[in-house]
Amino acid sequence: MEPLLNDLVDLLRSRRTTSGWTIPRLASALSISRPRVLRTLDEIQGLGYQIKSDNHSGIHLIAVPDRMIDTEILAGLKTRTFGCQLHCYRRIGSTNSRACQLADTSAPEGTIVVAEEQTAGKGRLNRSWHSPPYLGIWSSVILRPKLSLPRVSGLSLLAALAFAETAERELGLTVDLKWPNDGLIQGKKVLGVLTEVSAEGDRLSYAVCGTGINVSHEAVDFPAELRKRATSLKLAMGQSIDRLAFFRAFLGEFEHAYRSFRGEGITPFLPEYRRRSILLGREVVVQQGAHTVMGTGVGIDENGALVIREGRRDVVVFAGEVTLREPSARNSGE
Ligand code: BT5
Repeated sequence: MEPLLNDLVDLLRSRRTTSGWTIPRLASALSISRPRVLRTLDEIQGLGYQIKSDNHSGIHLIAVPDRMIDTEILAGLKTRTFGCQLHCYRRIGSTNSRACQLADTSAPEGTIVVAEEQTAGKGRLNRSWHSPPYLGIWSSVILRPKLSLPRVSGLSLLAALAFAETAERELGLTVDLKWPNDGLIQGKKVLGVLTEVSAEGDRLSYAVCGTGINVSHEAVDFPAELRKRATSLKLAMGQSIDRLAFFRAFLGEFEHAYRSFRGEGITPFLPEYRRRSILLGREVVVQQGAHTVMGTGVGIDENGALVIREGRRDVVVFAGEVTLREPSARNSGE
């Protein structure tokens, strides 16, 4: 948001519940003319801020928009580095692609890209991620952990776990995890994570961890082919969700987890991940290109890889598409 608009919102917020502002007081506090204050008030109302004005108590901010605006994300964000740079877009191809460009030009760890809508949202394996405007949290964070490359794969698991813990604590929802990157509520996908890395030799330059969280969708907001397999926080709760508050809580949880991940990788988080995993102890099939692994999910290792017992041997799976052989209510198609 432009600095002047930002300053005006900050001033209005600072007296939201007490005596209120007048046009002359705002003009003097912002060092601009009174007509310019009026124009700027119009502009912030155009962004969705709701303002009440009366002769006795002056000008009040009565509601802020449920929009991914930097000012609103930062208001009350309790992180140290996540959000140190925040790039907000109304519409973009993919927040992951933009974050990779920024990381290539030395954007610092913690830089976040977020968009209201993605026109080319990416899933894994060249799949697409449906990202309609204003209904989700489509965001990517740049990370530069000093871990060996295989250990960095644990980032997708970490992000999924941070999401699950946030949804449980903030909303009381139970979230299951499907290795490596899906968050499910009652078998339907509510979260997808896509981690992309850039490395020189075996040294990581950066990782971009992108999370797609379905927040405010009604069933009709999903394309027909996803309707049976996807859900949103709103559908799960049966009521509207404050997207900004959830995003801030998720970033706080993710950063907190990431601080210990930087030193120790995914290992300290494995008990919690296993507890939520729908694959462990179950018969699974993993498709890895032309090769198929069939067996029982028995563990997640210190690199975040899935361990499958196939006959008498354990097979370590780093990537691939997993399905359950005996579908249940907790299973998801993809
Ligand atoms: C994923 O891939 O689940 C990773 C999705 C990551 C999306 C985020 S949004 C912000 C950042 N910027 C990006 O460009 N991407 C990341 P995968 O496991 O391959 O699952 C993709 C499959 O999930 C698709 O083929 C669909 O079947 C399904 N799908 C697509 N959009 C969905 C949605 N909104 N909700 C639930 N399922 C969806």
